Amino acid sequence: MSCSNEEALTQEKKKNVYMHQFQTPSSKNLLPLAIGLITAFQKNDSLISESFNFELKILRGDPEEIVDSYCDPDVLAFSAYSWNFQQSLEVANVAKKRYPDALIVFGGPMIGLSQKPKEIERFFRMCEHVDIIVHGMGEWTFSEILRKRMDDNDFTNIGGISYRNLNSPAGFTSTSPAVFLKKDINEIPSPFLEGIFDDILINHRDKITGALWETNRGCPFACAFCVQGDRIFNNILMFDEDRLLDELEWMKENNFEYIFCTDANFGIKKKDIELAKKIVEMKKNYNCPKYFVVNWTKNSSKKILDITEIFNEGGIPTRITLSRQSFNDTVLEAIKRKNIRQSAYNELTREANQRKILSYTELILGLPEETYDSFAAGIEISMDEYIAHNFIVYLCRLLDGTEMASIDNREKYEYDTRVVPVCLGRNVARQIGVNEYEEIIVGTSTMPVCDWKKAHSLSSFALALFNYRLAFYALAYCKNEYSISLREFFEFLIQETNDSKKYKFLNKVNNLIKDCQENIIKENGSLMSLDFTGDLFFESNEVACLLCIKHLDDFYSDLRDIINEFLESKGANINKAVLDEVFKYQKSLIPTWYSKLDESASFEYNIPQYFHSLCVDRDTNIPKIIKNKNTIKILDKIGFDNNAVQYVKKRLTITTLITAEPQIEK
Ligand code: B12
Ligand code: SF4
Repeated sequence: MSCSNEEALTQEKKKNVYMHQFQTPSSKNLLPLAIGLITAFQKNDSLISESFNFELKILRGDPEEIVDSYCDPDVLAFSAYSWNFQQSLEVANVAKKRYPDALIVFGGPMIGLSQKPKEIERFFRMCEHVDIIVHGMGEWTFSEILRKRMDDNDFTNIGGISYRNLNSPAGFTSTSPAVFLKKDINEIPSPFLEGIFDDILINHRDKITGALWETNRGCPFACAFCVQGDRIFNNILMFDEDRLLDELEWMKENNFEYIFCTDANFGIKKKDIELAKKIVEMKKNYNCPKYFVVNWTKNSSKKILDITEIFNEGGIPTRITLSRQSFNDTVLEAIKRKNIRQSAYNELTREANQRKILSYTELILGLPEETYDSFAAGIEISMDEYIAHNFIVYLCRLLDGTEMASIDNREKYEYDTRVVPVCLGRNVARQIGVNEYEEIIVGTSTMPVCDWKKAHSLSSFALALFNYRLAFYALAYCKNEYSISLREFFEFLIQETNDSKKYKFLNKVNNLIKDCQENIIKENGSLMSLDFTGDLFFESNEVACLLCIKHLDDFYSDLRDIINEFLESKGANINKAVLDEVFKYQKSLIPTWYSKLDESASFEYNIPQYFHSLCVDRDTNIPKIIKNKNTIKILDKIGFDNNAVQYVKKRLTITTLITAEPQIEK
C-alpha cells in the first residue's frame, strides 16, 4: 500500500484503510490483537475486501513521518489505550490537516463502552479531529462504518457509536447502544491463522516480544475502576476450542515464547483446564511458550489452584491472584466490587501455601471511601506469615472509559489527581514518539493528600520490608511471639525514621519514599531510577528494597535496633540470644548482587524448624523455641557478578521474591 507502488494502486482501485494500534512506551511490544481481529473480520466480508485495502501500523514514532507513509488514506482507524492515546491523537491531528476528507475513527478501551453524554462531549471537544468513536467491540461496528463509507456516509443507524455532528447542540450524536454480547464471536476469523500479522512478522519480528491471545471476551463483574466493568460487557463469549488450539499451534510455529492471555477471568470456564494442559504439553515438547500470563478470575476458587499447579508442574511459573482491592465494605460498595468471603479467601491462601503455589493479594491505594485507617487495616491483613503469599499495592489510576473516571464520580468522591508520564515498573522509560500520560488519584473526599502520603509510606515500607522478605522472618517472629501489630510496627518505624539522627540508614529509605511521593505530587512521574540499576525505573517500594539490599549491614543494624525499641515500648521481655539467631536466619536467606549466599548456616536454637512451621507448613504445631543445634542448607546459589540489573530482573519479581529457599539438614 505504499504510494510508490503504482502498480498496486492502478490494479486495485481500492480505498486505503490504515489500522493503528501503537505499542506501549515500555519494552513490551505484543502483536496488536484488537486491530488484528477487526481487520480479519473486514477481510472476510467480500464487499468490504473488494473495496478496501488494509494496512496495520504499530510502531510509535514521529507523527509527521507516520502520516508521510500513507498513500491517499480514506479511513484512519485507531485502537486507543491509555498508553498510546496521545500518540494516536497526534497522528490523527497531523493526518486530518493533510487529508481533511479522511474519516478518523477511534475505538478501544479509552472510549467508554456505554455512551455517556458528558464524557463524549468532552472527548469531541478535546479531540477535534476525530470523526467517530466506537463504544466496545469493533469487528461488526467497524464493518458497518465501512459499508456506510462506501455508500452515503450516514452513520445514524449504526448502533454503539458517537459521531461528530455540528448540527447537534452538543456537537455530536450518539446512536442506539449496541447489543455487543449477543454476537457470535466465532464469526470473527482468527488474525493469526488468516495471515493478518504476516507483514508485521516480516517487517518487525525483532521488535515483537510476544502475542496477545483471547480465549473469551466479557466479564461478569462490575468494578468501577475497570473499563470492562461496564454492564454492557456483562457476559462471556467464548471462542471455539479448535480455533484456539490452532492458534496455539501457530504461536509455536512462529516461536512466540511469551503469550499474554487477554481474558478478563482466566479459569472461569471449564475449558481453561484443558487449555492449560495443552499449553504445558507444548512447552514440554517444543519449549514454547515459556511464559503464559493470565488475569485470573477474580473470585478465585480451588479450580484456579489446579490450573496453577498444571502450569507450575509443566515449567511455566505462575502465581494466583487473590484480588481484594480493599478489605473495607464501604469501599467495595463504592467500586461495585464483590469479593469472595473472608473465610474462603483465608482457606485459599492456606491451601495455596500448602500446595506451594504462590499467591498474592491485590490492593489499590486511593479508592473512593477508603480512609487512611481502613487502608492501613487492609495492609495489616495482607501481611500474613505464609511464605508463599504476598501482596501488591497499585496506585489508583483513573482510566478513561471507566465509571470511576466519569465526571459524576469525580465530583462525588472529590478525586484529587496528578497527571504523570506513563511508564511500566522495572522497565526502561522510552518515550518514543509522543509522550503518554496517566492520571493518578492522590486524594479523595475521605483520604486527603496528607493521608494519602501517610498511606503511601506505610504501603511502601510494608512492601519493601515484609513483602520482599527483607524483614519477613524477623517480623513474623515478633508477631507470633509478642502478638504485635505489624501495622503498628511500620507506623512506629515511619515515625522514628523521620528523625535523621536516630536511625540514619532507615531515615534515608524513608526520605527516598517521600521523594517518590513528591515526584507524583509534582507530576514528574510515578517511578524512580537509582544510580546503580542502569536506566530501569521502579516503584517506591522497589527502590526502598534495593537501597536496603545495597547496604545490607546498615539496614539490618537499624532494623534490629528499631525492633528492639518497638518491643521494649510494648513491654516485651526480649530474648536477645534468640533474636540474634532470628536475625541470622533472616539475613542468611537474602541474596545480593555483590556477594554469594553462604552454602549453609548453623544455629544454636531450633530456629529453622520454628520458621518452617510458622511460615511454610502451617498445619503443624509451631514449636517452642528451644536450644537445639542445627544447620540449614541454602539451596539457591545464584551469583550475580555484581550486576544489579541482572539481579533486579531475576529476583525483584513477585514470582521469585528475594529470599532463598532453606533446607533443614537432617
Ligand atoms: C494486554 C494488556 C496489557 C499489556 C499491553 C500489551 C500491548 N502492547 O498491547 C501490558 C501488560 C503491557 C499492559 C500494560 C498496561 N495496561 Co493493560 N491490559 C491488557 C489487557 C489485559 C488486554 C488488552 C487486549 O488486547 N484485549 C483484547 C482486545 C481484543 O480487546 P480490546 O483491546 O478491548 O479491543 C476491542 C474493543 O476495545 C474494540 N477496539 C479496540 N481498538 C479498536 C479500534 C477501532 C478502530 C475500533 C472500531 C474498535 C476497537 O474492538 C476490539 C475487539 O472487539 C486489557 C484488559 C482486557 N482484557 O482487555 C488491559 C488494559 C488494556 N490495560 C489497561 C491499563 C490501564 C494498563 C496500564 C496503563 C496499567 C499500568 N499503569 O501499569 C499498563 C500500561 C503501561 C505501559 N507503559 O505499558 C487498561 C486500559 C484502560 C484504558 N482506558 O486504556 C485495560 C483495559 C485494563 C483495565 N483495567 O481496564 N496491558
Ligand atoms: S477488574 Fe477484572 S473483574 Fe473487575 S470488571 Fe475489570 S476485568 Fe472484570
